Amino acid sequence: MDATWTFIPKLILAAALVMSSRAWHLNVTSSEIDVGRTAQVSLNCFNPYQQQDITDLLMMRIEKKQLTGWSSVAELRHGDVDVRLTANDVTATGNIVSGANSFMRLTWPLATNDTIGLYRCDVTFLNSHGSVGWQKGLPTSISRKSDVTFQILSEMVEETKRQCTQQKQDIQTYVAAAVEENKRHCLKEKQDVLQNMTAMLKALEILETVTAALERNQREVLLHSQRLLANTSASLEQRLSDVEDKLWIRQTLYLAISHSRSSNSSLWVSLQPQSCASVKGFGPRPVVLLSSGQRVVCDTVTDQGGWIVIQRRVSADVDFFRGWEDYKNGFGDLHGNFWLGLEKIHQLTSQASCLRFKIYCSGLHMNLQLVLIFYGLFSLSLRFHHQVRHELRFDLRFQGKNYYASYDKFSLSGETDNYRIQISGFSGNVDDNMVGHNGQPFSTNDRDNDSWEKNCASVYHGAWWYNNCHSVNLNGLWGSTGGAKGLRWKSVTTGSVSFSEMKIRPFAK
Ligand SMILES: [Ca+2]
Repeated sequence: MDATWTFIPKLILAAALVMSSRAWHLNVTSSEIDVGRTAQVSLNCFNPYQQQDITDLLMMRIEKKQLTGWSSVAELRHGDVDVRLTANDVTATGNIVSGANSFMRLTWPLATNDTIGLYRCDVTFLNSHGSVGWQKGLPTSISRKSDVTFQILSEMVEETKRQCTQQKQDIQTYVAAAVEENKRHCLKEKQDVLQNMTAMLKALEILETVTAALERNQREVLLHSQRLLANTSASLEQRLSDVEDKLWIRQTLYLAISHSRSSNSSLWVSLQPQSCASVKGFGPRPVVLLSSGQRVVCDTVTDQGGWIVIQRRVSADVDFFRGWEDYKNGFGDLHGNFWLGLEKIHQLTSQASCLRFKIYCSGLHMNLQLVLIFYGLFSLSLRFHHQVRHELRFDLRFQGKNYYASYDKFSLSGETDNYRIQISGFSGNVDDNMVGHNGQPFSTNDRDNDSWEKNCASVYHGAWWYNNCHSVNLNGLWGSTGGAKGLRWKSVTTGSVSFSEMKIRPFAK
């Protein structure tokens, strides 16, 4: 067996024996230091027990506990003169002598932060058996002196902790109380809202009741108003009817009395609707709206009035040289120069008039009371159709003198017959110059219905019932003095009349 293999177990055994011993001490002069203030801080490694079984010291070492383990800061080996240092700001002395008298001292002239730490003494030696031993002392610490400030700070930290804890408790208590208070408040609010809602609902119910009552009242008022209006309307209509009846009675009485004076006929007729015959007291030429809807000018003066004027020329303000449509429908100004219109004249003279008959016993001269009694008891409204005979009259003025021509029978056919004229029963202070026009259709500058090879209307600047042209040309050129283009009545004029009116009325003779 190799000598090395026999030596190692012996060395381990010896080391085990000496490791447990505490022969070597490491004393410190100041175990608590002020950094930068405490001076002469020393660590002294020595063997107070003077252990005999050490023949030679091989190495002494002072170690410091680091995070990675123990680390040498000073080391003295057998034969060294000076201590080997790794620590800073320290001085060291030591002496390895025979046996256990060896020592090593490490001194900080002034304590530094590096001074603070945990140290131990570590010794390697040979014993009397020639074995290598290893001993280490108990660790010795150098620590910072207790700092008053630190204590104060610690106390302050503790106090702060206590205060924080107290405040935390206070806050928790406050928050819990606030939550409770908030809950109570919310509950109260909720109750108040519910109460308000209940009150509002009650108010709404009352409002609905009031509204319904108002609506009911409004309906009743409206109904009452409607009834009142209906009653008033009926009353007014009745009164209007009464007035109409009274007016009708007055007219009837007037005509009856007139008629009874001139004739003993037992039957007479009064016209409805009203024509110009019933228009009196509105001036000589009132413009009226007949019940037929036609607006006409009445002549209430000439030959006892009752005329509907169908043509008037008083100035050059209106051009009469026009075509068929204008003469058919009418043109001009009812208050000045105008042509009423062939269609309207046709309608007026040929419409199926609605007549109301009032039958009275006659042959006797009845007084007013008797007529009223008969009216009340026997008034009969009979309606039937009747072709009303009309008369036609011309009124002219030439060189300051008035002329007229009247035909007690006049009719005008419809458009399909080109408004052919039929007249008879002449009277007047002029010659019957319309005789040559009797039975002729109407012609205009755009509708030639005459008997001439040319167009009389175009040549003579007019529109008339032309035959082989004319003896009368009252729609001719205003003011014309030659060429028969003027407003002519052959037996009177040498140029144009300065006034012309044509008028019709129901024949009542
Ligand atoms: Ca012709």
